[in-house]
Amino acid sequence: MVKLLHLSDIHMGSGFSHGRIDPETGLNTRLQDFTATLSQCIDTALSEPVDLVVFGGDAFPDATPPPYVAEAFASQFRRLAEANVPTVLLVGNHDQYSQGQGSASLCIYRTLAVPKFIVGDRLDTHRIETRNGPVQVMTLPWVTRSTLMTRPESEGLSLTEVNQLLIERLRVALEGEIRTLDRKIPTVLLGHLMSDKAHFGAERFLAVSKGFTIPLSLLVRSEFDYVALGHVHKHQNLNPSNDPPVIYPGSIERVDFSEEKEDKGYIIADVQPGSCQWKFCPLPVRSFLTISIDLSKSDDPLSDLFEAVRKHRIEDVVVRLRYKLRADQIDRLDSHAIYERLKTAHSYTVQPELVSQLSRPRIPALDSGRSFDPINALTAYLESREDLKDIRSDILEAAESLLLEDERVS
Ligand SMILES: [Mn+2]
Repeated sequence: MVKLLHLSDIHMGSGFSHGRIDPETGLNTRLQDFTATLSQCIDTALSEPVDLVVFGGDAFPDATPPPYVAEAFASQFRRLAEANVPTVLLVGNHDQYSQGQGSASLCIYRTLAVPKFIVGDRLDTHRIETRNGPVQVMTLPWVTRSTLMTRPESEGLSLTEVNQLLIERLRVALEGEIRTLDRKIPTVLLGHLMSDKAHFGAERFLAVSKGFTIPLSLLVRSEFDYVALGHVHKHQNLNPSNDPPVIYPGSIERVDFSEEKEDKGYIIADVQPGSCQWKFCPLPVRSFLTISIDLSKSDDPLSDLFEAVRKHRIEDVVVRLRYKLRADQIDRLDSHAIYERLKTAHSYTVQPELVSQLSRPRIPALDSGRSFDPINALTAYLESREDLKDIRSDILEAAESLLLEDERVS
């Protein structure tokens, strides 16, 4: 049996707007938060101790992090190398460098031959010797259309047809790889991908339309004992029957406000051929809090606003204060008094919204927080616009080719 720690979506160096500069270090406090949280994951890996660490991708917000951010990341993973813990670093969409082929921010670990470190930048199977015996890890990094398809091949095909062809090709490639597996040792699939059964977290907003969704049926295979995923920031198990578990641990820190209510953490799993025991280990990360209030009917907007703030503990919290007001109330809200009231927060943003008498109704189909891919959203919008009826199909066609073009460029 092999014990592993699975973490993902570190995004170190992001969310600086939610922090401030620490006068002692000159660093953004959110970098310090992310580093401290990553440090806790590494502490656990060393104290358990685990036999293997798998990282599900998205180390930084992009493939060219500033040196001090790359160093903060490296100084934590270095502790695994020093302790001789085998570690697999998978390449996510944010790690891929869009100019030039086959380069990613994490490839430096291979170039430097960091002991026991493996970089997963292609579909491949790695047999790894751990202190509790061998394990095999199949790496499936973020796949784009251009990975599996040439430009002429997608000529004249609709977005749906292209996606079907891509999934078919991935199915064949995965099947080929699966047939090379040794069924006598624990087996992990490590993938950075969007599954069709995932509940979206922030990643929906971070990478709209890039890449494609992969059917869960491609991942639920008896040949895998544990499927370790990255990409979606909200922790979830896509296969509740656990045969095998298909797990997004989620991001380790809140990247933005869309993750306000999500628990953050990592996974510890005991893996052996045919079975797996896993648990989600929560991390004590900094709280985010949205305070929303409609002041447009208030006689005393400032005290009503303070009353709304008073209901919450805001010390050391990243606060977002949203309020609605009428244009004639603006003078009655003293913004300095509001800033003064919020100053014990770790950081805050104030988002006033003027209530207009002439606000246009939203399209009902697009309301209620449902998620749509860009084409479906555009279709719903166009259906609400009688005046665009004649050019509806032209607009949709243009949008599809823009989305495809976007993919080719990346
Ligand atoms: Mn991602």
